[in-house]
Amino acid sequence: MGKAERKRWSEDFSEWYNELIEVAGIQDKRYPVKGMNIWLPYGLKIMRNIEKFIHAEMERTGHEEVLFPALIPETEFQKEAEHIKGFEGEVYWITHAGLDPLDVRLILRPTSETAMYSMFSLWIRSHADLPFKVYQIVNVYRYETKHTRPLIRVREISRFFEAHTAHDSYEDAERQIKEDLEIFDRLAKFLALPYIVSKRPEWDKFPGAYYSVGAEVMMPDGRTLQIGTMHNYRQNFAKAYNIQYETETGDHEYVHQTTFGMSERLLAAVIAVHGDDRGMVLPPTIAPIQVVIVPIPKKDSEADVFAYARELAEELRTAGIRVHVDERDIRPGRKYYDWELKGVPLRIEVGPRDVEGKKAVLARRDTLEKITVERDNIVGEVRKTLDAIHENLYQRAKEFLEGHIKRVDTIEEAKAVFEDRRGIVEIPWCGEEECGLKMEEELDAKMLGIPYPEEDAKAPEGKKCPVCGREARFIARFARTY
Ligand code: 5CA
Ligand code: ZN
Repeated sequence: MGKAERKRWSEDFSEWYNELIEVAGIQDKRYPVKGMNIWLPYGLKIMRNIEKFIHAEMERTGHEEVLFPALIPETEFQKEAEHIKGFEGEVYWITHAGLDPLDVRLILRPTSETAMYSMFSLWIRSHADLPFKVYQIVNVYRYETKHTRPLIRVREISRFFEAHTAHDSYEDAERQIKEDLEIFDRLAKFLALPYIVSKRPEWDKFPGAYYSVGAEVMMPDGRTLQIGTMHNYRQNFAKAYNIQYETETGDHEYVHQTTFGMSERLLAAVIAVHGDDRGMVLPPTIAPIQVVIVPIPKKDSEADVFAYARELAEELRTAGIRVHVDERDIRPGRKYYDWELKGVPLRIEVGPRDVEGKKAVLARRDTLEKITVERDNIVGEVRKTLDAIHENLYQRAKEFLEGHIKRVDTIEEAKAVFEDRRGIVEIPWCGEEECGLKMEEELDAKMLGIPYPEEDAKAPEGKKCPVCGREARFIARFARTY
């Protein structure tokens, strides 16, 4: 596909995105509370397909689903000092019930540590209860002060996935983080999303965490979007919420905890990364309609063409492919436009000549190529093409990501990257907070962290921190972020 095709997508990304969310039927942004949007049926169907995969992964890895209340008493919220500090500015308060002021005020959960952990302290009794692994997909509320954007930064995160685990040792919690990364990798492949993982700097870790790891994708405008995080809490929350277990020798020990969080930002990433000037391009794995069949009848051939289209659809449906026949009484060009906007990965066009010659025309959404195939091989051809589309989406996005990561040695070079095509800058760093913050300021960018796993984070021998000139210990990544 030519560059011109994706011009608006890349050069006017923000506008493109906001408009597409509405015209493609993902969300309606006109709800009268800022940062809280309405899921429309088509958008919700796509999100549900993402969630199905997440549920299956949780099942596969032995996490059990729970559902906690959305309200948390102030007294519970206030138990872990770092956590309160991090969230107090973002919390919605409930101060009254009916006409009565509440004795103990309530908060709307911004995430569920403080809702869950007093219950964990009742549930977890002995080493036999560990590892303890639960998750939920719920709505959470954050009074975000940065610019809100549908799916990306909202004040009601309506599909917040959070996994919470407890372990008998630091090592076992570390194993959990590895498992989370593996789950994330499978999910990212399922969404055809290439990504990078970084260990957050001390000053940007999750409030209450011992360390945090974040996964980022590259948006069309060269800014990054964090779409998943994993945190090792060590025993910080266990001590605040008194979550202890009895060891095999009868001692009492605090558990080690981790969390893993994601949200509808996953869908934002899919829309942004794979889209083009014509609209969305959905990976076949999550497309509510994988194949749309558009009959193109000529005078006198209507009945035959429609019957042929339905027949093809039936055969594909039986083979487990999600297919729709567009029988609306409008011009085919208009139908193409609609389904391209909605990102349907494959279109099949059938006209009288296809009926006669027992053929069909497949039009790929990703490359806009058309090929004519034999009707008898339709299931095989469609499957093969859907797989090829998925693979192409992944490869194309991977090239884009890799083409937007640049290693530099000096602040000047880094600045040039952000002035030019942006992306991610990798630069030597001594590891001192002062130097890290200085670079954030100079570059007007955020430090994503150092590459994770940390074996990949060491600076090559002889590299110097561009701020203080001392020996660099790490490679640090900087980007403009969403
Ligand atoms: N308790 C931890 C792990 S569950 C937690 O809340 N981590 S978090 O704050 O990093 O959020 C997890 C993920 O939710 C983020 O990686 C991001 O993808 C998504 N997220 C966070 N804030 C928002 C928001 N305002 N709108 C949409 N998605 C968000
Ligand atoms: Zn330094």
